[in-house]
Amino acid sequence: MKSFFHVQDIGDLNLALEEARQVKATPYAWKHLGENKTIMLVFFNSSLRTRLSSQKAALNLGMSPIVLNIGQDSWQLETELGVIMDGGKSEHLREAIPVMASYCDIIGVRSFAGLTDREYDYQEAVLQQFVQYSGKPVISLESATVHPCQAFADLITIDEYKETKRPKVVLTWAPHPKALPQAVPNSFAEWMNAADVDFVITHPHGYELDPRFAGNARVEYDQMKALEGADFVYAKNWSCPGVTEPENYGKILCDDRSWMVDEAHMAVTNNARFMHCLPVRRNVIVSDGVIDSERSIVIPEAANRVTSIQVVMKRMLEDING
Ligand code: SN0
Repeated sequence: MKSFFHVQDIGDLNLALEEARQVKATPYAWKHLGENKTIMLVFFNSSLRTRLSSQKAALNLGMSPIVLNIGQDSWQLETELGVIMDGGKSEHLREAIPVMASYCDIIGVRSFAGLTDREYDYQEAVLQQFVQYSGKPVISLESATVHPCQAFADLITIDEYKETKRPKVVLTWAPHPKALPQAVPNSFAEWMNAADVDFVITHPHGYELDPRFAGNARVEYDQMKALEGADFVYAKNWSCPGVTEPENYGKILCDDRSWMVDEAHMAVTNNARFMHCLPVRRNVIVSDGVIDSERSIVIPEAANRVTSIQVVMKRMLEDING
């Protein structure tokens, strides 16, 4: 596997899920693969699950992780090409990437959307520079438009907890005080569209996800109607993707707190499981009662972050080792 950004990069989903089950059952069985191999984990933004699960997965595979927090442990890096570097940023990605690449075998990058320039974000300009200038396999640890390690972990979790062959999965927008990226809902939609589930998206008008990710997924603007009979409720906030109104890209269009997932929302579902990628704002995105209920699977969902990225690293190491 050369890079991991999209669902197509993992190939057949049934095979990937089978491999995930094996990796989860015997996490140390491939420890030889990572011998004398190094993964560089580069963070432009905060992280809890991603940095810890990536390091844990690398260690399970016998691979050494090196973590770099840009701007805290390193120089401030310039990411745009062609700028006159007489401001606060001391080093350009153009040099930093090949230098980092010379110290490792695989690179993981977290670089959130800026949410001001839609075109720049949706080109994945930062991630593409890592691909172009590193010559190494690159993993998106949430970049401007995708969070594939999360979506793969979500699929593994749904596969584990489903009680019917083709469960109804509802992605619901929920309120948030800050403008957040679309990476998590984009990847979740992309992966659910490829999986064998009945997938429905619900959000207020103006929050339509980019068609590259939403595809032909059913969109139901009436949240309660969308949630009827759901087996899984996946809550997430995102800012305006700017599909129908580009001038609103990255803005908060709605602060209607009635979209928060509470007991009344869960009551219309098929005794659904509650999911969220975390971090979550309690009593803004989801009520205490729902996230603390026995139907909430946010902790096992987070635990599966080790499994999902370990499958990806394992495949990359198998390629490197030939
Ligand atoms: C990120 C996001 O993309 O929504 C990471 C999710 C895995 N979330 C946040 O930035 C939340 C920040 C906050 O203050 O709640």
